[in-house]
Amino acid sequence: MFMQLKRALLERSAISRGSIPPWSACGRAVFCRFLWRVLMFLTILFVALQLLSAFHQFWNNKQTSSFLTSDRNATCQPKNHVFFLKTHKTASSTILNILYRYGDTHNLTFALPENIYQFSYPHFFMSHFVKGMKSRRVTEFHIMCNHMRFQGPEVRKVMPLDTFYFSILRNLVSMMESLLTYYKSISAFRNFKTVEDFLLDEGRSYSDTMPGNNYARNNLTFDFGFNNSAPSGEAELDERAEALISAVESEFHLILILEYFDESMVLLRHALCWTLDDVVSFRLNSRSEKTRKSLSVEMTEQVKKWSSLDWRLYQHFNASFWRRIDTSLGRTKLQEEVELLRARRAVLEKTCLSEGGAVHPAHVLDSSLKPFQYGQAVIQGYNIRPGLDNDTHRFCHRLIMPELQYTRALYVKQFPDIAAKKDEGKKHPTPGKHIINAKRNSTSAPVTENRNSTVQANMPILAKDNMDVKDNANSAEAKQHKT
Ligand SMILES: *[C@@H]1O[C@H](CO)[C@@H](O)[C@H](O)[C@H]1NC(C)=O
Ligand SMILES: *[C@@H]1O[C@H](CO)[C@@H](O)[C@H](O)[C@H]1NC(C)=O
Ligand SMILES: *[C@@H]1O[C@H](CO)[C@@H](O)[C@H](O)[C@H]1NC(C)=O
Ligand SMILES: *[C@@H]1O[C@H](CO)[C@@H](O)[C@H](O)[C@H]1NC(C)=O
Ligand SMILES: *[C@@H]1O[C@H](CO)[C@@H](O)[C@H](O)[C@H]1NC(C)=O
Ligand SMILES: *[C@@H]1O[C@H](CO)[C@@H](O)[C@H](O)[C@H]1NC(C)=O
Ligand SMILES: *[C@@H]1O[C@H](CO)[C@@H](O)[C@H](O)[C@H]1NC(C)=O
Ligand SMILES: CC(=O)N[C@H]1CO[C@H](CO)[C@@H](O)[C@@H]1O
Repeated sequence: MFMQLKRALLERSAISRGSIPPWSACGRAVFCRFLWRVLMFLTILFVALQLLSAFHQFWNNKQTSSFLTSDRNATCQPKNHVFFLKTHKTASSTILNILYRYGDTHNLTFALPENIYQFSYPHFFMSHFVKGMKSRRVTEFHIMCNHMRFQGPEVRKVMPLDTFYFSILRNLVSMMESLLTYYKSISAFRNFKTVEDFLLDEGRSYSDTMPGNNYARNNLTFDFGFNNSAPSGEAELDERAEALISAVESEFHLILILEYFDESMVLLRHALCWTLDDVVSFRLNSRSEKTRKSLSVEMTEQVKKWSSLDWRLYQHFNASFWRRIDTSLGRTKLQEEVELLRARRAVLEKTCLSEGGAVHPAHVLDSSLKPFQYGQAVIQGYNIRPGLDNDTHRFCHRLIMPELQYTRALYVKQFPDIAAKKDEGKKHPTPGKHIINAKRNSTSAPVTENRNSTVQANMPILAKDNMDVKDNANSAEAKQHKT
């Protein structure tokens, strides 16, 4: 055997030296036999590895706690490479939680922003915004989901070829309502008391070039990386809407619709081959009912005119959303699964939450679970029920962890040394550490800590980004579909 190998190697080197032309090599039985053996060996190794990984997966599935349901579909492979374009005010914080939990429990790697919370929005995304990309510290990214202005070629530099791309859209009308409640600071809105006044003005006092204003119209179009200025006429609208829609269709595998949130989660679960528990969620970053406004019927027409590109985008993908349901699951199966999802959510609310639902942030006892507050609206939070067993506690804790704290925790998990360095010299524990050392015994949550939690104190970056941290999953429509 050894001699053969030596001889074969000698012949190889002879080939590379050029003394024997390569095409004549296989004329020599010894070399061919050697090649054959190498091939056989590789094949056996490959099969063995496959078997091993299948067994490993089977074992892992068996190991999941009895509290967690396992409805893993044996006919498909769960997708682990996922890109989510987090659009504004579209319950995307809730979807972020779903992705964070999945990646966290499966120990997947996140493409996190260098500055922790978002990818330098509103600039176009660049691959070097991803932590660990330039330094090549991370070799494989599984999930990317933080705020960005989409730029396909740059995203594809980061994410593997087989990545599943998805995003979510929302009906403009409810979006506009929430926009005006929050963003009085955008100069376009400053002179108007109500949305109605603003819309009736039909943009006469609006200029695209005023700072901040460029986000006030066709915002989704902007997030997808397109020019969001108003088209000057019907023809230009047609042309630009068509270009936008076909680009989104070719770059994304699935576009969800906020107004059909639970239906969206069912569709997502099937597309990703994930379990029901993977996509169940509580609403995060939701406003209390008090701070919502609603638009009159006539005004909705104005909104559609104002953001005509976004409106075209929404209509197109709302239609294709339902077409996809009709051609895949069918509406009956969809409805069944939506009921399952809602029932599961209700069970989890009972299991996980002290009050069975969201509470005012002042009543969130564990300061590490207080959601970040911005603007006039009140962002609600949750309390974990005390006395849960460890697995259940961990599951519940992940479900209710606010976006910023979870982002920070993942950052700490992925880059422990960097996080430790950044924290050096700080007296207070960081939110990340809070979470990592999360109290098993919830009754001993730090109730005495002052309301200005360390979460906010240690997040100076928020001063700049705060406009992006809040989504509203609480629209009238979304609510309808939840109850
Ligand atoms: C498993 O997935 C296949 C393909 O998505 C689907 O046709 C089938 O209905 C699924 N089975 C279950 C039990 O979910
Ligand atoms: C993830 O990592 C933790 C800690 O290293 C480990 O205990 C756990 O089993 C891992 N989970 C999976 C699904 O690999
Ligand atoms: C966006 O489109 C408008 C109208 O077509 C045009 O005037 C403007 O220059 C474009 N902006 C960019 C950044 O391409
Ligand atoms: C979205 O699609 C559904 C189902 O076809 C339809 O009932 C609904 O009116 C559509 N919404 C909008 C705003 O077009
Ligand atoms: C639950 O967690 C606590 C604290 O981490 C630990 O001391 C205890 O052993 C755990 N219990 C079980 C059953 O794993
Ligand atoms: C949880 O904390 C409370 C209050 O600090 C304490 O009375 C109780 O014994 C603790 N329970 C466990 C299981 O450690
Ligand atoms: C919270 O912070 C604000 C502003 O930083 C300050 O005015 C207020 O006194 C603080 N409240 C407490 C309870 O520390
Ligand atoms: C309609 C809408 O949600 N607009 C958003 C567009 O992007 C800006 C920039 O972050 C947000 O502040 C707006 O809320």
